[in-house]
Amino acid sequence: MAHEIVDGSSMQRALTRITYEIIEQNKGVENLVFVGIKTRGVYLAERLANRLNQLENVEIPVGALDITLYRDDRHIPDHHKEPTVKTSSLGIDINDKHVILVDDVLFTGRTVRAALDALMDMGRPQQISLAVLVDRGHRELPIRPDFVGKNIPTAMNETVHVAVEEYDGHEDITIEHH
Ligand code: 3GP
Ligand code: 5GP
Ligand code: MG
Repeated sequence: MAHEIVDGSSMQRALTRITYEIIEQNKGVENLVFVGIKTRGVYLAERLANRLNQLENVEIPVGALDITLYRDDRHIPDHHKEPTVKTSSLGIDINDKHVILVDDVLFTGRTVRAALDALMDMGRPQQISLAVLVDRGHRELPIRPDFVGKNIPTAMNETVHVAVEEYDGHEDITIEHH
């Protein structure tokens, strides 16, 4: 059974705080682009871009990366699948830009690693940062987020569910025990 650990308004406040942190650390926002990792990372990236627009009156481009677990071989156990990039186009130019990668949940770091590989193939960003709504721990690679909405310590047998209004029709973060 899933139970709510973060409600919709706390989620929005966390995103607003991240927006301020981005402005503060970036000393200007002219060079920024967001790249959301599908599915919910894209909606979160659009939220951050909208907040920045309200606060700083700038239009920040938002791109999307589609990363899924490699599923071709049904004999590979789930936990040995590696994330791979499905799309080869972002929809935006990242050359000489400060790219902020956005995802809903950061877990092992393997998805972000795949995203970094894809970004490096698509251009030469000036800098890449990482923003996540939830850091659930259990990293398996030397990857750390620059902007974090909520640190939610989890057990391996738990799943964090992030619901966003645009996609799920409601907004909260719940945790499920298996
Ligand atoms: P998302 O695409 O919005 O991130 O992978 C499909 C969905 O399943 C994800 O939605 C994510 O919310 C959910 N999910 C839950 N646990 C996992 C997991 O361990 N790996 C992946 N890739 N997705 C998970
Ligand atoms: P990682 O590659 O870091 O292990 O996992 C990150 C990606 O897998 C995220 O894009 C996220 O969608 C998904 N993911 C992994 N664990 C969870 C989880 O507990 N909840 C949700 N919502 N997504 C998860
Ligand atoms: Mg995700």
